Amino acid sequence: MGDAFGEGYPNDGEVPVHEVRLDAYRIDTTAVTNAMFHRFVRDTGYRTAAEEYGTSAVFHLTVAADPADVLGSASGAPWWLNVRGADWAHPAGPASHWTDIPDHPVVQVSHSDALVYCRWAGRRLPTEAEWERAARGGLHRKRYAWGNELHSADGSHLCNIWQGTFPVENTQDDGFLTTAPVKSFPPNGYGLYEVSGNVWEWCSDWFLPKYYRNAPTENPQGPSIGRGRVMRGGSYLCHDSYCNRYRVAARSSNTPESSSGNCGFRTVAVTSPT
Ligand SMILES: [Ca+2]
Repeated sequence: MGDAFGEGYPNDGEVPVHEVRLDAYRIDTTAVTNAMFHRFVRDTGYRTAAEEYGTSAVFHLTVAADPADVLGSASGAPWWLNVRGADWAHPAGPASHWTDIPDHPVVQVSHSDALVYCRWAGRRLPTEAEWERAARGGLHRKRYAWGNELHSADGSHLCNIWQGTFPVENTQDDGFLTTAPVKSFPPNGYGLYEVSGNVWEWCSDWFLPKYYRNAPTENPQGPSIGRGRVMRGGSYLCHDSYCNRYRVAARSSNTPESSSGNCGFRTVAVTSPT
């Protein structure tokens, strides 16, 4: 685990590089999609944190809402607008609907929402170590899930991130301004799709930047306490100039009740493979 290139933001705690040993596990090949999350909501009547709050965070270029429903922006991140009626079923605001994008990863789900989904599905979130092991796809000390270069030899895009000038102009060279359907880009060596870019993915661990300094080597579960939960993989908003966290070692976090238009999750089987 960890950043062997010295490219991470110091406050993220991507170093030291260290070896961990994990019991075998089975992880989803894609992030949980809108169609999958809909089955959970249909069966349980569950209401997400964003639905309870009545608002959630939408990237400014993607808002699908009446101007009266745009309530303000986040301090320090004016490209995040607080939109009334934005939730998993209306990921860009009330004028958007999941049925138009059933095969996109679900977003506008908090860490707590993800845990409830997992219980319903008989699954769990990956630990941060499990996520990184899976994302590396069998490669060692590489920058990305597929190697060290951002693009393929022919120049094609291998993940959904930002091209252009963040946060005002996205040239969409990779084909997507916001979320892409799952399986839009080639899988990694383990057959996992979009571990880099598209949407952030919640992990089970609490986030602590200094955790790697003394982390256990056997099945690390993360610190016992924290303020934020780990998110991995980066999103369609990542850009080298602003957030180079689409590298496999990159770490970030958010508070457990937060939801936004660029964070979802994938799940792991509760029982280990035999
Ligand atoms: Ca993109």
